Amino acid sequence: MTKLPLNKPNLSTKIADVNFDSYILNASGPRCTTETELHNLGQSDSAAIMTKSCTLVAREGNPEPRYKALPQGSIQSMGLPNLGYKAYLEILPRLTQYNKPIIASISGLSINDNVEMVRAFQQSAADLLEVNFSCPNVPGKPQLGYDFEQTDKALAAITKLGDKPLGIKLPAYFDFNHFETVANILKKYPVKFISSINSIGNTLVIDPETQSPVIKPKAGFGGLCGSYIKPIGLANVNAFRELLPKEISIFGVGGVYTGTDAFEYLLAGADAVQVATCYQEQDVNCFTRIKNELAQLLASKNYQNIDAAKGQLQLL
Ligand code: RRO
Repeated sequence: MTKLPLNKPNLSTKIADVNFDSYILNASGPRCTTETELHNLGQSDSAAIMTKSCTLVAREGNPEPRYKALPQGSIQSMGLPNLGYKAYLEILPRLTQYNKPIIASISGLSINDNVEMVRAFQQSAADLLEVNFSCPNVPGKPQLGYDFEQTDKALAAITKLGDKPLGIKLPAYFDFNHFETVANILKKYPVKFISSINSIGNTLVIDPETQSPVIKPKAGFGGLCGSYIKPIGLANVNAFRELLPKEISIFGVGGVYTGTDAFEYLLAGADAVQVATCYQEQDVNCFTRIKNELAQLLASKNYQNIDAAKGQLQLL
């Protein structure tokens, strides 16, 4: 076994027993819709290639303007623009050359849609399946993760379709009763990971100059992202880490821009972090930068690897 120099911590991690070379990957959403974008991720330092959430048929998404950068994040209502799941089934084998995990994100508009797509991706080149229970931006379609009965029903249907590790992208919860209810539902099924959190749905940013919302769809209501939501993401990751068995891995998502942000998710108990708005606003080099920053921070605190620091939140 090669010994790493003391000052170079090992950032490798595991999600659902799948090896990831580092702790930092892209989140579903920004710059992961087209084949070109997915190859860019393959060539980057992102620890995996995560696809944009797909639906049965291709979608243009919501009318523009539908994304607005804000001082500490963004608000968006993209409306699930994607190529349709069959296109991703064709693209994925061409991404295996990068030798890193491929995660297919699936966001059916009904339980039946999710069943059809999960069944198909179980036979695909994807290594993990992330089923999105929390898209806030399709008019008339509530976030599945806020309906506990439907969440239970959907999990029963999609967790019996094959052996690839399947996880769920959750919305943010704000009440301990909800954390417990959701954890108890997840524990009934062979869910291998969660991704927590999605954007905070149905927020409103108003430009006082124009007296208008800053985005067009849904009368300006959209998902809030970036640094604004990091404390909510940290709380959700930490609450679920306490409530779920260790065998269920956790991706922390929400407001990761720096190695310090990634470290905070690590202290909260995350097994890896996904980067969304920072990647949208910057470029693939953000994965290299965040990785280096996290390595440097861990070294300065004498942590030699991810496991050494995981969950090391020190309560007051
Ligand atoms: O496409 C979107 O509007 C979108 C999705 Br699918 C999601 O899961 N979360 C989000 O903030 N936007």
